[in-house]
This record gives sequence, structure tokens and C-alpha cells, in this order.
Amino acid sequence: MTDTTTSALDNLASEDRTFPPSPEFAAQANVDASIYAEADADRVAFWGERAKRLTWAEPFEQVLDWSDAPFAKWFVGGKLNVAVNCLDRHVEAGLGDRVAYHFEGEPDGDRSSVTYRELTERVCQAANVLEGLGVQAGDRVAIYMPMILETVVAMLACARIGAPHTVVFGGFSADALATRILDCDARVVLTADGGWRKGAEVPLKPVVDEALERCPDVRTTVVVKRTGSDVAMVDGRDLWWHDTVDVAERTHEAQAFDAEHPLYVMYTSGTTGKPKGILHTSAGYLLGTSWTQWEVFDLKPETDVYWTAADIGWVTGHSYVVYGPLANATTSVIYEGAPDAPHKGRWWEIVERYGVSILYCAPTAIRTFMKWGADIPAKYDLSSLRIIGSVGEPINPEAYVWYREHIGSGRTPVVDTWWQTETGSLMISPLPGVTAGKPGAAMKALPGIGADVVDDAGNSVPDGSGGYLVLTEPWPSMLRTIWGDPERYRETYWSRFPGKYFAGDGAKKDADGDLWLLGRVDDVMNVAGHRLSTTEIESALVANPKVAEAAVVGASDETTGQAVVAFVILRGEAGDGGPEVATELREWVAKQIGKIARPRQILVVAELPKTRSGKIMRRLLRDVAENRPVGDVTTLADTTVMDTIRGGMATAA
Ligand code: 6R9
Repeated sequence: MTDTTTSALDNLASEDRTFPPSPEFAAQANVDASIYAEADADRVAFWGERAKRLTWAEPFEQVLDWSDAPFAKWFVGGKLNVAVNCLDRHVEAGLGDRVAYHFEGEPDGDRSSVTYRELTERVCQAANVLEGLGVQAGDRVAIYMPMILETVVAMLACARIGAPHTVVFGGFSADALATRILDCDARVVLTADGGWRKGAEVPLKPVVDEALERCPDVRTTVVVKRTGSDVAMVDGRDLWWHDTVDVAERTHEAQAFDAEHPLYVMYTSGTTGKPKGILHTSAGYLLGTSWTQWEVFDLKPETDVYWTAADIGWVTGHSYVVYGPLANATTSVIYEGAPDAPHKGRWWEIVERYGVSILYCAPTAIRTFMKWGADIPAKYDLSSLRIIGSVGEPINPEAYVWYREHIGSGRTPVVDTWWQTETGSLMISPLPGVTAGKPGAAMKALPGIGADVVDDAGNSVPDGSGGYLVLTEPWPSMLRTIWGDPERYRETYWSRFPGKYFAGDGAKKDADGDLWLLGRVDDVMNVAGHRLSTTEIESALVANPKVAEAAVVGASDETTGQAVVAFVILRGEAGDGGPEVATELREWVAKQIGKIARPRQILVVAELPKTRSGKIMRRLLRDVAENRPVGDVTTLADTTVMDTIRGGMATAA
């Protein structure tokens, strides 16, 4: 990519605002700059030292066995129980009365808090029920539930008995659920009648019933009564949670499992073809998530109230709602519903109510709040926040600055964290007490992590150039394989650049060697021989005061190979923009980046197509831009969005 991205990347590099940590923040931070030196001196020993934060039933003999690369074994010979590390040990240490979760249901007034002691008991109950149903260590259990406490209980109960879970996001279809159940051969499904979203019930049990028509080997389901709607219960197969778990024995003797015992399988979405079942194992994963939560969010478990506003059905929820926070004895918030239910200040009301001090969410949410206007968060007391984070997509500099200003009161560090389902925990991020953050840059590989940007031939590019992001060293929370398909694991991640993990993201090193993520490699456009990153042009558009959100695609063009087509949502204050807005924005991009990046077409839309984890589905916009029938929309959060966009285009034409 070296010949290339030139003009586009120069613009990102010209983003020169930096936000150094305040001396007060730096003075109280959990880690200082010496942590990088410690890790660089001996990476493996560094991780061996960090592993002391876990409670081991049997100590490990070797930190890393990489002799069968790319198949890693971390903490060889060690044994522990993940649930004991997340729960029992905290109760034993006298923290039983600490709140583990403040649960906020979507229906107004539906809230409850659960302490570490109560959560431990509930997990023991569920573990007893699963064992009673014949689930043994190594058996897979599928979980298809809303954002409620029982979902956490279900996951930890599986971990406790060594049965890997596969959580399927509650918005997925019966077909997607069945495919996942079959792929990992789960025989038990934990679910609920439904959940609440935007004031309406999202039915779950009926979807399970439909999925199970294709899964004859599933012998039992356990169903949480959440909404109270009528559901059909199949005799001999379906049990109620309240008839089984809630009445079960509250103690359970946990067994220790090997450090490499499988913890869960998480299917990645959004790619074409068969979903990949990403396998994570026990000790390395728990270490990666708990250590990075402590390090990057500067966690003070005694006083912080921590909120990762992501669904438990995604890796962000697994790592930073459940495993990392619980291993650290954190008090967290779980919110079931939508950010605008019943009003657009719902998140800020929650921050105010619980005194949330650390907030972690996705750029798509931040851009939505920008669109709704700064006057909404301004109505709430957000002074408890002391650090805010971003994950899931590149954060446009303008969104970063807005987030820091209007949510972080112009004072809190912002951590832009790059990682993936496959990496298990944060890989590239500023350290809030050390790094002067640059809006839009994820900055540096964390201590103990090796990252680089390479060209087509796999050579490290010099500072100031772009290429492919790779990870150069194994790390404790890395995926171990693709469930049932080790060859696909090797091929997908380790063959493009032998010996290096290929992340599938484009990235650039700026003049200081700091890392900027540029989106998936397949989001890179080639316009008249110039490679342009979608992220880059989107950021330029979002930097215009009239624009709240933008998605850019490369549409085929007879002359230039590809041409830039931009879909924009205007900010509330900008009204519908009028016909001149497209011209104005085209010139704006030309001025910001260069004529080569000037969009051929700008379409003002009301919504953008997003996956349920908030990533823009550019593939569908490309279909629109190239006048094709729109492809598979089943992974969209709102499948009607594409009709709206098409409708809008017809009128425009
Ligand atoms: C955690 C999560 C992974 C992909 C990843 C990249 C994008 C995530 C990012 C980011 C730029 C960041 N991504 N964090 N891009 N800056 N801070 O999102 O996992 O759903 O597997 O997605 O998300 O493209 O490759 P997952």
C-alpha cells in the first residue's frame, strides 16, 4: 500500500490536536511508562508475572509453548476455574457485599443490583442445574438471551463446569442460531421468552423453537421468564428457569480445569460464507481481559462504576461486561435496551443515577449522540466520568473531540482501543496516564503485544506510510483455533504473512510511529490508481459541522476504476440541508483531502445500514451505489433501512 494512500493519509497525519494526560491523572494512574520497558525486556516473563493476578489451583510450569505455532499453549500445566476467579475468590476476600452489577431494564423503573455473594450463589444454582441435565466438562451450551443478569449467570455457570458456551446475539434469526448450534453441536440451549427493545418485546423463545426444528440433537432448553409473554413449552424438552435454577442448591463445588480448557466459542459476523467459530480458552483469556481492563481503563475496583455499553452477545460484552470486570471485582452497569428508550437522554440518566466513572462504547453510538445534539447530555450530571473509551470502528477525529468535550467534560482521557473477536482483549490503545492521545489514533501496541504495519511483501513500512496491520507475537488471549477447522485458522490468519497474525485491517504509522486504523482492508478504494481509505473520507465529512455521520464506498466507475460515493446523515441543526449541501460537501472533501477524494456523488440519508454490533455494512451501500439489487440484509440491525435509502435515491433521481 506504500505507493498509495498518500494524499488521503496525509490528511489524517495532519490531525495535530493532542490531549496529554493531566499531571493529576498521571500521578494516580495504575501504570506508568516503565511498563513498556518491562514488557520489551522479556515479553514472555512479563506475561508470566501478570498471571499472578489470577488464582491458580495448580501453578503453571511454562508461560508459553509456541513449538506448534500457530497453535499456542499458554500457562502450560496450570489449572484454575474461571468462575472461581470471577466470583468465589472475591467473596472469600471479604468483597461479598460489593455490587457486581447494577441492572437497568429498559422498562422504566425496572432495576436491581446484585452483589458478588448473590451472583456467586446464582451461578452455583445454574451450575447445579446444568450438571443435573447431564452437561459435562467439554460439552457445548448455546445461550440466546437478552441483556439481563441471567445471561451472565448462564455464562459463568458454563465456565464453572467447564462447558464452553456459545452466546448467540439475541437479534439473530432462527437460521443464524441453528447454524451456530449445529456447528458447535450444542445439546442444551439457555434462552428467555423475550427481551425489551424500544418499548416492544423482542421474542426469543419462538425463534429458538424454529431453530430447533433443524437441530434434533438439542435435548433441553431452559427458559427465563423476562417479558411474561405467552410461549409454547415443549413437554420433555423445555424447562422454566424459575422452576429449576431459582430453586436449586446455592452451593457448588468447582473443579479446576487446565489453563487451555475451552471457555467459549464466539461466531464472527458480517463476513461472507460460513461464520467462523472463534475459540477462546481459560487462563490466557481471563488474564488478557482482566489485565487490560485494569491497565487501559485505569480501573480502581473499590470506587469505580464501570459501564461497557455493548451487548453481551458480542466479544466486547464477553470481555468487558463479563469476564474482565468480574475477574477484577468491578462494579459494572448492564443496560438492557436502546439509547433512545423512552427518551434520548437515557444513557446520561444512567450515568448520573449510578455515578458511572468509566464508559466504554462504540463510535456509532457517539455519532448518533452527536446527531441528536449536545444539549441532551448537557441536561445530566456527567461529572462522575473520569475516563471514556471507544471500540468497534475507527473513531473519526471529530467524533473523538465531541465525545471528549460533551461527554468527558473536556477533561477525561479518551482511549481508542483496537482489537477483535479473535484477539480476545485490547491490543492497541493509549494508556490514559501515559499517552498523549491523538483524535482518531489508537496509538501503540499495549505492553506485551507486538504490532506492526507491513507492505504487500510483509516488510515493515517506515513511519509516515500505510499498509496492513499485523501482530508479530503470540499473546495470552489470542484465539486458539477456529472451532472444528484448524486449517482455516492457519490459512485465514497466519498464511498471508508467514509467522505473523494478519488482522485484515489497513493501518498507517504517522511520523511519530503512532498507529491509525483505516478500516478493513476490503474497505480500501482504488480511485484512478490512488488508494483511498473509506475511514479517511468519512472523517473529513464528519468534520463538517453539518454532518453527523457518513459512510463512503467505492463504486465501480468506467473512467476511474472506482469512484467515491458518500452517504451522509446531517446533524439535527442542519435540517434537510437543501440541494446545495451535496455540492458543498463535495468541495469540502476536495479541500480537506485533495481533488482525488472528491465524492462523485453525495446522498443525504436518514439512516445507515449497520450490523447489530454497530459496524456500517458498506457492502450494501455499494450495491445501491452501483445500482444493483441489494444483497443479503439479514445481519442488519434494522432490515428496513435499505428500503428507506433506496426510496430516497429514487426521489433524488
Ligand atoms: C472488538 C471488536 C473487529 C474489527 C477490527 C477493526 C474494527 C475495532 C477498532 C476498530 C478501528 C478501533 N475495530 N476496534 N477499527 N479502531 N478502535 O469490535 O471486535 O467485532 O471482531 O471487530 O473492528 O476493523 O478488525 P469485532
